[in-house]
Amino acid sequence: MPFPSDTTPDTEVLDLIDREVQRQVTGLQLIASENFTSPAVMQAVGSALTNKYSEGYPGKRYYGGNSVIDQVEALAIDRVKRLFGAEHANVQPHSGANANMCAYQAVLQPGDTVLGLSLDHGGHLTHGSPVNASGKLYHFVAYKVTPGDERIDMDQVRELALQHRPKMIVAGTTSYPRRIDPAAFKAIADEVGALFMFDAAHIAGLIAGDAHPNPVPFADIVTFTTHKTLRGPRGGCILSTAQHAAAIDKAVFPGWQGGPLEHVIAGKAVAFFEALQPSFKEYAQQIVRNASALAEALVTQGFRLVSGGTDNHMMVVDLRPFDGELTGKEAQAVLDLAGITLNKNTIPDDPRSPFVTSGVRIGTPCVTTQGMRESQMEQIAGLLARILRQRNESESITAARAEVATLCGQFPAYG
Ligand code: DSN
Repeated sequence: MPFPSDTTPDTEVLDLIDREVQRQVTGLQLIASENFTSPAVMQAVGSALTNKYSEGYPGKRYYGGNSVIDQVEALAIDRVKRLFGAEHANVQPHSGANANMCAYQAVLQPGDTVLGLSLDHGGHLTHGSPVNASGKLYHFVAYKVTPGDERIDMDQVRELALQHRPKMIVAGTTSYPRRIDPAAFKAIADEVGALFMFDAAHIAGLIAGDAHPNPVPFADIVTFTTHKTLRGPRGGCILSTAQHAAAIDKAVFPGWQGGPLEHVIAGKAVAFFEALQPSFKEYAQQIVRNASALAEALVTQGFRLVSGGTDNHMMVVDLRPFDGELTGKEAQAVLDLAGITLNKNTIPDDPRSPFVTSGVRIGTPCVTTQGMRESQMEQIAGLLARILRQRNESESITAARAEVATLCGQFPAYG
């Protein structure tokens, strides 16, 4: 029987996909948590594996017909364990948020005390925000960055750990531009007898490419998303020591999720294969070099960077010294008009609300995938400064839009 769309193509959705691809490839994508995934990953995600139900795990499924699916999932597990040197991997979490909630359920009881980085200092909603289930189910105590150098205050982490005796300490961030030392967190966790979890969502690709320290040898559990610096499909993953393997698997299914998305798991397997190639190291290291070059050029243009710079793939820009009137919200909107996509972001102790903000977050994973290098970062910093200075001049925005399209045309995301 033919599918209805064989004879009547769904032009509405096809057009929208086309328009979104155009937006992505003709503009500068500077959202630190995004990337251009490979055609091979997209082929896997768009495959007939989406048709299969496979609750359970390889060799232990609740439905028949999973002999091939078992091999797909086992391949993804094997590759990601090799990539990070982990004893156990669960590749089923649909997202990073799910991965974190599953990890908590595996080792915590409701009400247990956990330390996590405050959301407004660079942590994630699932690190105990009161509006998130993590903050409702568990007793999170927040540590912060220092007011001086705006880096994670390890003295405060230790003091809070000694005071609250948490069951677990969570490291990891969503808007923090500096290197995180897993050994320092592990030492504090050991001192107070806490478990140690590292949320590597943002930096998983940097770790895979040896551009940042690997938390796996130090942490009981490492969670991450597969679509940020790791450049895979949208999804999550949990690594753990063998000791927590059974509890993690049980927390993912049947604890939090039902049928796994095996087409996405196939995409993850492809992304892990790509990250295992020597060329991925060069990619990860260029992401960091580009971020560093962009940070330096932005400072030259008069912006203040939270913590003074970056060690990873992102920077958080405090817009106030550049222009006291300019909010993150307005900067995001005006840059959007010029084809530059980034997100407004709070700065530590931001006097403005999270919907307005005094900052923006900028990342280099996408432009690095496109092949841009340090000299393009200087050009991008110049564009950002010019657009924001001349934000009320429509001809200037139009000219910048054309310049952005020309630059992106020289570095096509999909050759
Ligand atoms: N939305 C992700 C980010 O942009 O960092 C975090 O979940």
